[in-house]
Amino acid sequence: MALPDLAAIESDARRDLAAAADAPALDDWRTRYLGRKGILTALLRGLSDLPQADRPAIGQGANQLKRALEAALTERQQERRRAETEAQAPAATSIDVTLPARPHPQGQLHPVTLTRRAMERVFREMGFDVVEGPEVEWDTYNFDRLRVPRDHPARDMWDTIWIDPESPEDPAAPLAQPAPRRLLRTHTSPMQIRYLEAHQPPIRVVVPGTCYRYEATDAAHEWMLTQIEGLVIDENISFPHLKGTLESFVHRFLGPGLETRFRCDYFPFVEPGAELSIRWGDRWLEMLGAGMVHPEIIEAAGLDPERYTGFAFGMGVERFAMLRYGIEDIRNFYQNDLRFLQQFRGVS
Ligand code: FA5
Repeated sequence: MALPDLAAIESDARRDLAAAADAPALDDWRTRYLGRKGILTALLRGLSDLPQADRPAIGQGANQLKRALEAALTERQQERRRAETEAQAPAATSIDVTLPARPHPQGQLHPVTLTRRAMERVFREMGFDVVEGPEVEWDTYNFDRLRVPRDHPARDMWDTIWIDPESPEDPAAPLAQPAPRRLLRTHTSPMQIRYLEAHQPPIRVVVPGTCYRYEATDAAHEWMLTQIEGLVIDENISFPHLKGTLESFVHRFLGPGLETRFRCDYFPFVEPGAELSIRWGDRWLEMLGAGMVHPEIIEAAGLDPERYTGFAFGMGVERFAMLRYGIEDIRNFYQNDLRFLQQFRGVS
């Protein structure tokens, strides 16, 4: 059997491609050369009929030719589209810039951004600095240095979206420190540690930011959420300061008439820990976790825990937005439904 002449096939194909002037002609060309029953597919299928010694070279050549023709087709299609677009575009001279323009709809801030900014304003008035931190975080900051060691059950409190895979345990050194892993921060609390690394008391700071949890959603839970972390460290700070600050914030932000409830809660990085809920109709909505900064964290920051004490809190911004605007289901915020979002036009 005669060997196929790849050069001849290529020159025919390129000639026909150059002649194909519109989309149907290009489609025919593709079917003829590259289609399931096309010339190149038939050639590749027929390789087994060729002498053994010729198969590798012809097979390789045919595959290369197939790729080259596919690329040539893509290029020709793009060329044609460009030409079409240019033909349709009005000439630049036909735009009259002196004609009166109709107002163009503008973008607007998202209700969660509006809420976050308004909360920051209240904190600034109360004497807090505002800083931000990384959303991609090391597990050492998100967990270990917040007293949540690897294999501690408290890690289950925050279902995590990991970036780095877990490294397999080295059988030769089972007690070796595993390598740090990156994750999407599950809360803004790692910024307590980062801030303490770089600042001395008196500290009074809030940290707004997005957090991520590998978590089922419901009317009060999203897998992407915004928190505002707070950290206050100074001499003579005690639990009443925590309670007074949070109550004052809630009443300044949402109005004086609200009913709040403090209850004990557990977070490994505070002692004692608390949560604050607000009455909403016939239910309570949990707004934040808080507590007195654990003395070990103060000590690890190089400060004397006998002299310095402090409190921390982590607020759910979407929960505050729900109360502020009367939104019953948190999932409304991130569905990108313009009919919902446009209601916040002009709202602050
Ligand atoms: C924390 O994330 C702690 N870091 C808070 C903290 C900071 C405690 C400092 C002590 C000291 P928790 O997982 O409970 O805790 O989240 C805090 C707040 O974030 C909740 O009260 C709630 O308002 C909000 N929140 C938590 N999970 C979600 C979620 N899936 N969707 C929406 N909001 C959430």
